[in-house]
Amino acid sequence: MKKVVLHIDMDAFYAAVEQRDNPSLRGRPVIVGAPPDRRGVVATCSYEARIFGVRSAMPSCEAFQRCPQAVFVSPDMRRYQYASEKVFEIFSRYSPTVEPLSIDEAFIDVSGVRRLLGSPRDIACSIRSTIRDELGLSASVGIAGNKFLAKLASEKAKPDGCFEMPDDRAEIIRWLGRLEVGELWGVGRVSRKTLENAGLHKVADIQRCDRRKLAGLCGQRFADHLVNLSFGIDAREIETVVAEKSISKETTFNRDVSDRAGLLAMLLNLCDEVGSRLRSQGYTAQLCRIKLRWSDFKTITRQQHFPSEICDDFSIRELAVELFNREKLVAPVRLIGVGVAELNNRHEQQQLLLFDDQKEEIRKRERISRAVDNIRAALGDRAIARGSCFAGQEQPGNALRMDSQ
Ligand code: TTP
Ligand code: MG
Repeated sequence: MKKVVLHIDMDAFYAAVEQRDNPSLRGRPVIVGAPPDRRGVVATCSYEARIFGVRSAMPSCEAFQRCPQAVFVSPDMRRYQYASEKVFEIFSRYSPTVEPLSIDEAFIDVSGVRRLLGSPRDIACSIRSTIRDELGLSASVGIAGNKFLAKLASEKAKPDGCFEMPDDRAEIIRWLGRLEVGELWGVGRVSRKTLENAGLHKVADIQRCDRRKLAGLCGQRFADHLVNLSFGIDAREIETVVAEKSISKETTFNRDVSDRAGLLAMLLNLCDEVGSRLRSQGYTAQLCRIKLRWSDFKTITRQQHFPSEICDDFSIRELAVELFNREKLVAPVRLIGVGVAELNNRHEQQQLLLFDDQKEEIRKRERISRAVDNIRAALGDRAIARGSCFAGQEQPGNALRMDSQ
């Protein structure tokens, strides 16, 4: 059976939610992020603002200079998270094999459902129109035989389109050859510079280059990875997480990070987001997991059970940090993630707690976590900032940390 992968990515996601919920913003340049008079960056912007060169992770003051007529809106993660859950619910109607990549994008393996649902293009059209009809949002879809090509295809489809990679291998290789090396999956700013300094600017240069020279430049493993991608070869499977009930959140850094303190700060943010989703969905969790992907793409996960079932941020933070501290940073980190699993409905938790003091402590932690949820619900997500210092993930607002309460 021929493998068919869809990569779906929502268009200007946060800005599109804002325009949907506030009709006066439709058709206008909308910038979601820090206000222009404050330090901070653009999370995203509507396509109307992109015409002026505004981009994600750009300082808001620069975005204002480029597009002074834009409407600046502070991020409201709760609404984006809610929209995201609805989007993923739609994906799950089409295939059991969905791999979430971020709040607004996923790979979907539709190889096994084609007979039921039609051609890949029919399936893609149906997903796009369902998202539009039910959620009032637009998505772009790439269709290909593997993840790497599907992701490139969806970029080509943007905004609000669908692009299917050609079937012919020679045509794919020609098509890939015209791309910049920086467009290959896994080539960040540093490796791009290394490749370009060696005269490798286009993917065609990688296709033609001496393999030994390439391995000397960036290591055998990465060289093999690049050569495979340059010919459109990518054997990664879709990593589905739907089979097991779990909640997780991960971040890929714009640049690989070696600084433990920075990683820890991001880990804590992710813990709070996971905790907040756990509570809003009415679950408790028994298992905590962390995930680290090194710069060479090797990925590790570590997990451990909580002492008892929990649904508060403190317990997730404690165990995630403990798991993290046990790991030596063997290489710079590309991606960090936190998850909880073995979920139960919250009301079943209470009977399982054995000791009164344990019960009391768990309840206290839960009360505080819920109080934080309420503050965020009442005053917006930025009332208690997650305090990240990474480009594109910076949240405006005053930092009021959980652990200082
Ligand atoms: P993207 O899918 O990268 O961007 P987008 O959906 O806004 O626009 P498009 O896909 O059409 O190019 O990211 C999804 C959301 O993640 C985005 O709406 C806001 C958030 N985000 C950040 O907060 N910081 C960033 O640096 C990026 C890239 C995204
Ligand atoms: Mg998007």
